[in-house]
Amino acid sequence: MLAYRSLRTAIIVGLAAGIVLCLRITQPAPGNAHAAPMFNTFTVNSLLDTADLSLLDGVCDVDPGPLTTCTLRAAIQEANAQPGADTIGFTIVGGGTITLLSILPPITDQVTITGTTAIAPPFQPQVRINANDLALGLWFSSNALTTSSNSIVSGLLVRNADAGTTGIAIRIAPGGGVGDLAVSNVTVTGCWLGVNDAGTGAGGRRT
Ligand SMILES: [Ca+2]
Ligand SMILES: [Ca+2]
Repeated sequence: MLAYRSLRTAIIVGLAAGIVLCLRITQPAPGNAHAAPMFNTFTVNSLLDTADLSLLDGVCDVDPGPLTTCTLRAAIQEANAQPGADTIGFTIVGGGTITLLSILPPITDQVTITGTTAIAPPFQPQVRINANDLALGLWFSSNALTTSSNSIVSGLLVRNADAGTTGIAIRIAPGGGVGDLAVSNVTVTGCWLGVNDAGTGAGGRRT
């Protein structure tokens, strides 16, 4: 039986109505060609939603000038492009909100995304993703060559995923679609999904 071996903490599918479902799914996983060790750390230092300039350089940077400006979108692009498991972190002083301009690219390679949380209760995430009425926030998927199975995401708030009827704050591909092969063993922990910044109510426009 392909039942889940354990249900622990926090996969959260945040519907627009603010429904928050927390669990960790661990299930029999297909082989992952990109297990540890980690190879790259991409550190997001911008709240913009701009694409990476070049996926050939292994550097998360959207700025053509001397500055290095790394957005979440660019970090995902680079983590996908670089072989092996990578880490995405954040150095956004005081936190802030990333408002998506379009759906983020699907995460197709193993990655650990580590958000930041306040040090005092209620330990709310300091980096927030406003899905901006798009259907998805983060999207773990696979392609013919790589998979985001065994990824981890922690310490993020994702809200306002809303495609008109429903939305998914963090989607873990169940498979069955062309180019959207199933992933497994993705851990979502310490994330607030589908709620407002304070965690006091729904984070979408429909409720
Ligand atoms: Ca680059
Ligand atoms: Ca990678």
